[in-house]
This record gives sequence, C-alpha cells and structure tokens, in this order.
Amino acid sequence: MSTDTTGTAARDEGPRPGDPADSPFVRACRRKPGPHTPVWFMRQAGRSLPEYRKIRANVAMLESCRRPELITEITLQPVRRHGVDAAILFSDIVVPVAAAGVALDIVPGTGPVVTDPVTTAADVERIRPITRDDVHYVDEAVRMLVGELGATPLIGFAGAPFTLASYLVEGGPSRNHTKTKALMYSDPDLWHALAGRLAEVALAFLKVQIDAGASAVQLFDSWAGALSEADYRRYVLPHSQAVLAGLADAGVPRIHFGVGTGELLTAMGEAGADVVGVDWRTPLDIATRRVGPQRAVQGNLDPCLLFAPWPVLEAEVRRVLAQGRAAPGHIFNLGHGVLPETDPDVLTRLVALVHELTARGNGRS
Ligand code: 1CP
Repeated sequence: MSTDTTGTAARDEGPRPGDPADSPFVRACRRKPGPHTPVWFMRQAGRSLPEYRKIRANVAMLESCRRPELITEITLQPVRRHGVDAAILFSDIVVPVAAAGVALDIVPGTGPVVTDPVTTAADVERIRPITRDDVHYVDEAVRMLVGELGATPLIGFAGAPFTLASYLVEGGPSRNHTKTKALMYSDPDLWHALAGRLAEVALAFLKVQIDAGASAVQLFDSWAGALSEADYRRYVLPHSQAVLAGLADAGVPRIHFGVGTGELLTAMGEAGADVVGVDWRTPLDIATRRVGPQRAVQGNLDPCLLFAPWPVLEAEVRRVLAQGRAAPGHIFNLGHGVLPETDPDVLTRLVALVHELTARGNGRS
C-alpha cells in the first residue's frame, strides 16, 4: 500500500464500497467475484410498467427523451420496483441521430421513422458530429441519476453503426434490411462513409454519458445477426471497433450486444468489448467458448419465458445460471428486451430468485 497522502493511494486501491464501480454488476463485467450474480433487463425502463405508461400518457417518446426530469424518473422506476443491479438510461438509439440533424420521429407501435432515408453521399454529409450541447438533456439526466442512484450503477448506451444505419437507410424498422445490404454491396464507399459517421455519433454520445457519470456502457447492434460473419467482418466490425476502441481509456466496462448473433460471437468479441451480450439461442457455455476467456457474458433467458408457469421459468433460470458459470463473469439478463405485455411482478420475482440462487456460499461467489 502506498503512503502517499495526496489521494492517489485511494485511487490506486480502486473503488471503495458504496461506489458503483464496486457494485456486483461492474465487478462481474470486470470478471471479478461479487456477492451474487447481478441482474438487469434490457428494456426494463418503460414498456411493461404501469407507472411508466401513466407518466408518458401525454408526452411523445422523442420529447420524453429530451426532458431530464422525465428521463430520470423513468430510469429509476424499474430500479425501485424490481431491485435490479443496474439502471439503464431511458433514451433511444435514435436520440443522438436526431441531435445530429436527421429528421425522424419515434412512432407509437412502430419505432423510429426517418423522414428522408439516406441514399447519397450528400445525405451522409448532413449527419453532423454531435457535441455535449446537442444532447445537454442527456448530460443533465445522467448527472441527476448518478446522484439519485448512489451505489447502483447507471448503464449508458448507444446504437452501433449497423443497427443505426438500418433505420436511416430503410427509413424505419425492417425485417430483412434489404436496402441497407443493397447499399453495402453496391456502394461500399458510401456504406463505409455512413457507418463511419454513425460510429462518430455513437462514440460522442457514449462519451457524454460517461463524462456525466455513467458506470458502464452498452453498444446495441440489435440487428447485426442479419449478416453473415464474412459481411459482418468486412462491413461492420471496423466501425463497431472504432466506437469501442474510442472508449478504451474511459475507465468503464463496455458491453456489446446483438440478436441472432450466435455465428458472430467470436467476431463481436473482437470488436473490443469487456462483456458480450448473448441472445437466448446460444447457451452461455458455448457463447463463452466463442468470445474467449478474457470477456464476461450477459444474458440470456428467452423473454417469452416470462409468460411460462413459474416452475418452468425457475428451471430455465437455473439452467442459464449453470451455463453462465462457464464464463469468467456473468451478468444475468434476458436474451433481448422485456416484451410490453410482461407482468412486472414476474420480473421482480425473477430478480429475487437470481439473487437467492447465487448468494455467496450458495453458488458462485
Ligand atoms: O430499458 C429501456 O427501455 C431503456 C431505454 C431504451 C433503449 C435501451 C429504449 C426506449 N430504446 C432502447 C434501445 C433501442 N431502441 C434499440 C436497441 C435495443 C433493443 O434491441 O431492444 C432499438 C433497436 C431501438 C429502436 C426502437 N425504438 C424500437 C424497435 C423498432 C424495431 O425496429 O423493431 C422501438 C419500438 C423504439 C421505441 C422505444 N424506445 C424505447 C421505448 C420505451 C420505446 C417504446 C416507445 C413507447 O413507449 O412509446
């Protein structure tokens, strides 16, 4: 131990108890043992909670993402209700894209809809780099949240270049990402310009959240599973790598997640995250072999299991935890987001179950 009295000794010794950087969630991201396996849920904020529906009743989605008090309240709702080990900022992957000058809306029941889809180099040029001022409401919300959350870590997030590009090129949600892939194959230079620009926007958005106090970040490449591994490596990996490498010195764990990415897990691991999120299709022990021992895994209960009888759900939770023990760190989560029809009480019970089954001395420690 250093005898330095300038304060560097405390920093050298790492986080203190009560610091979110010492929470079970951040410890698991860093492959360190903790008091229990941490659990949070993608899309835990909003959607299934009646208190969310009430507070959002007269506020449009994009507008609600620009009001710091509302962002703060919605982010805290699932933490209060379920006792999850991490909060995720209430926002959307298209919020920084809108701040970069792209005309879009988030349409109820549909998702992001872009007014003038990207087809030309001039369209790409119009996507401006963003600064903190462009998303000051996120900066303010994160600062408020960090004060309110105390020892509970806040996860910041952004959409990865491919998933963002899909909304911009298709003009909205897409099943096959046809126009996006057509652009990739027919005009690789334009594709790389677009993905490069979106990587800059995502990186800037994540930095704002980290500077304001977020304890971890997740880069969502939700739709990357639509790609072959070869295409992922050629068209997408360098851009996601640029985002994650840009945060290498930021001092917070980086999580990278996509859906249907079983065949991409090795490549996604190479994107440079500390944790790779896994959907329900790939058992966590197999996922661990694919991403390698230097990364933790996050996942991977099928969100539809929340509609199953409790004994069926419990058996599947035990299976996920058992398979997660093969990983050097495991954060329990769903394989994708909470579905809107989910009974919130099942989520609360699930958090308690994961904590009980993994409490130190009772399983993994
Ligand atoms: O826990 C949370 O809900 C945190 C906030 C959050 C996050 C992390 C929202 C609020 N959106 C997201 C990320 C997001 N948005 C992703 C990546 C994560 C994932 O795959 O789940 C994606 C693909 C989107 C795009 C989006 N926004 C969709 C999907 C459309 C499609 O292509 O199928 C939808 C429906 C939205 C709207 C949206 N974003 C968030 C909420 C709560 C909603 C619903 C809007 C509402 O309540 O009116």
